[in-house]
Amino acid sequence: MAVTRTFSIIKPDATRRNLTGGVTKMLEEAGLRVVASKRIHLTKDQAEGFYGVHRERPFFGDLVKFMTSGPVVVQVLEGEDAVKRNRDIMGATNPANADEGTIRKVYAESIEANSVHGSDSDENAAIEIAFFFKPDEVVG
Ligand code: IDP
Ligand code: MG
Repeated sequence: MAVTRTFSIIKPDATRRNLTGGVTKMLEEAGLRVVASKRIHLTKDQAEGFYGVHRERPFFGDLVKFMTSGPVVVQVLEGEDAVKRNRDIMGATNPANADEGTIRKVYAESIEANSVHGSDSDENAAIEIAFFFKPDEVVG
């Protein structure tokens, strides 16, 4: 299995509850290495651009409001099959459907305030990493 990278966001519901360390510990224990990390407050433009694929969905406006409601921690994660490994430890979008031991099962508040984002493909991971990090900010 190849070592690859994925993009993660620790969302405002998690930073608000001081769970940056708790979430990161679960990512690391799942075999992912944090090779870039910064705490930022997303602008409305950034959130709309980042979630552009969901623009037509009914929850888009609320999602942008939520993602700009407080600080987030954007991260690049590295590991074997990183995209799938991260999606597995994240758990289902709706915490009510998330498996035991996943980040969303342990920490998420709701289908919207679900504590973490993770890229869904290698292609999107590359796009999302480039959205927030310059190449020299990622240190493997
Ligand atoms: P994912 O984060 O598991 O990949 P997506 O379908 O890509 O899920 O949705 C992006 C984000 O939009 C979710 O993580 C969640 O914060 C929010 N979201 C998704 N579906 C709903 C919904 O039905 N109601 C409210 N928010 C939603
Ligand atoms: Mg998604």
